[in-house]
Amino acid sequence: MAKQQVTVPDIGGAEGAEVIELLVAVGDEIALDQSLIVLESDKASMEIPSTAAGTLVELLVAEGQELAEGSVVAIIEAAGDSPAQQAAPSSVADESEPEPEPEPEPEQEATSEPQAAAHVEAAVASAVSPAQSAEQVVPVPDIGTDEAVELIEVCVKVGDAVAEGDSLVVLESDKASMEVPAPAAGEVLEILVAEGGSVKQGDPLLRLQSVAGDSIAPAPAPAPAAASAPVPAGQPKPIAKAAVPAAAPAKPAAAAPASNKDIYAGPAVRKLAREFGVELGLVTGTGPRGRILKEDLQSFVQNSLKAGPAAAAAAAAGGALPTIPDIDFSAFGEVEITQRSKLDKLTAANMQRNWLNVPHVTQFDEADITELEVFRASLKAEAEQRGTRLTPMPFLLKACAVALRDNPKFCSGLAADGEQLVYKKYIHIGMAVDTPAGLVVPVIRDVDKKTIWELAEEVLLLAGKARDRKLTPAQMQGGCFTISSLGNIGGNGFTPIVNAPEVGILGVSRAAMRPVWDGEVFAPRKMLPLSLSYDHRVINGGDGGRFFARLLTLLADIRQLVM
Ligand code: CAO
Repeated sequence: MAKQQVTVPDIGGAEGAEVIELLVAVGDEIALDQSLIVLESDKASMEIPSTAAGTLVELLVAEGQELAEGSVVAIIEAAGDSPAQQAAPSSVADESEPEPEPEPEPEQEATSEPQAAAHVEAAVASAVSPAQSAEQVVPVPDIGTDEAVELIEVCVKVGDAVAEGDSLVVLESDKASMEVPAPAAGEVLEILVAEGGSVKQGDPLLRLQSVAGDSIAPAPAPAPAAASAPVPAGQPKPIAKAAVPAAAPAKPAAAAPASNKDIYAGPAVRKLAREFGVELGLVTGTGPRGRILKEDLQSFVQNSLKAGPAAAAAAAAGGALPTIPDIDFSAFGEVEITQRSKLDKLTAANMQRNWLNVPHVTQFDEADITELEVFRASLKAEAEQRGTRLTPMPFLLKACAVALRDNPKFCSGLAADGEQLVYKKYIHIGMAVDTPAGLVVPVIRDVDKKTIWELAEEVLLLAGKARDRKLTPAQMQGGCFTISSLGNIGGNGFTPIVNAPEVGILGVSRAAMRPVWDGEVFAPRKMLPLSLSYDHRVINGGDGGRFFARLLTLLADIRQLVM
């Protein structure tokens, strides 16, 4: 039976989307289109469907690993003919053979020098019968590549007592770094490598005398290893990206400054931080479980430099912003600590960035949507016939599109140097969607050119995709303006935060019947509370007032939408 690769499809150009969940396991029967893994990029979580039906024979990715379009996810032994792409000859040619030979053990295969072979043999022997010999040679485990990688740090010295899982050495390629953990508790007898040298999988690292009774595993693997994932020709093979075990934050590298000891970061990041003189405690980690990535450090340094020497000095001194004290809440009662999703943390970082950078003004008003609601109610049956739902959202989108067309400054963006305004000649509007994974903002394109029915369908489709984590990054890019509707939840008003580099956002609260003075009597009218926040560097009060007034007119008399 043919084996077929499942690769990461077009994910809208997202680089380095991280595997946050494995939904299947080796041996599972997989249906066509069944979701295999969940990827999370800066913009979205998305499930990667299988392009073949059959038995999952290899799962080539691990949680925490970063993938790009084309990365191989799994090998499926197809049950029959399927539209899946055939395995690429360069990487899994052997897999397609009718009767593949079993592959040799990677440790043994990778050991080329006689001395190394002897050491590994000793290690394997120890593993087989720990009672006979408690001494072993610890080899470089499966690091997901046959290439040599640099050994950047030896974390122990001869005579050191190590606990199982303690970091022995740190390996680093141009893609990632990883710590090799001790397979057992014991004493370091001899170190067989030197810092700065190159090593390959299977090479001996050191001799370890394990403590009595402690069992020895033959080849400790770095925790979330990418293992031996085949990679499409021309792409570098990833090695384990995470430098720490998945279950628990790793010990800091031996040379980490004491003040950084509780920070969750890998050794390469710590080394870089030491080189830059950055206090890691000031850097927000966006990796799994809040781990600080190299990219986090780079953006921290970039932002500090952009903010100028005074701010950089203040940041270095921990004084860029007054910090909120870290309180031990358990001192006051029972607590439960949960880990925030990457999406939640990115949203938090974006909110803070936008709140701090954009001088916000928020205006409040109410739209009289009495007639709109009568019209909407009259279309309920037709909506059902069409298999859709007609909420106020499509009307809001359409009204905003017309107001944006008539007030083009709201459809502009401020150049980073503040010198120019970029007027967008298209009207794409983002719609904030509340999902269990966090807040996402899919963008509806060319709202001005679509009918209310088309918009209704697109709202349903994108909100559904958002909640099912099926949005692609491309579906969340290119917005000119955003609508955030809490209408189905409640509230009289709120102050939405501008989704920079956009310059305006409309907050929608819950519509309600209210007595409105019509000049003679109080009349019952359905009023929709709206709040308009804008970037006061671009939009002044007059611009804001005109946009808002136009919007209210359009919503009060939707015939104007077609004018
Ligand atoms: N006032 C009163 N009722 C409203 C309303 C409003 N402003 N807006 C919607 N409703 C009603 C709808 O009409 C619908 O009822 P009917 O089926 O009887 O017509 C019901 O509430 C549910 O609507 P909905 O929420 O499913 O659909 P929607 O098109 O109004 O909104 C979406 C879609 C995706 C915007 C919304 O579901 C959502 O996720 N909102 C949250 C956005 C958010 O979190 N913003 C905050 C961002 S900052 O933290």
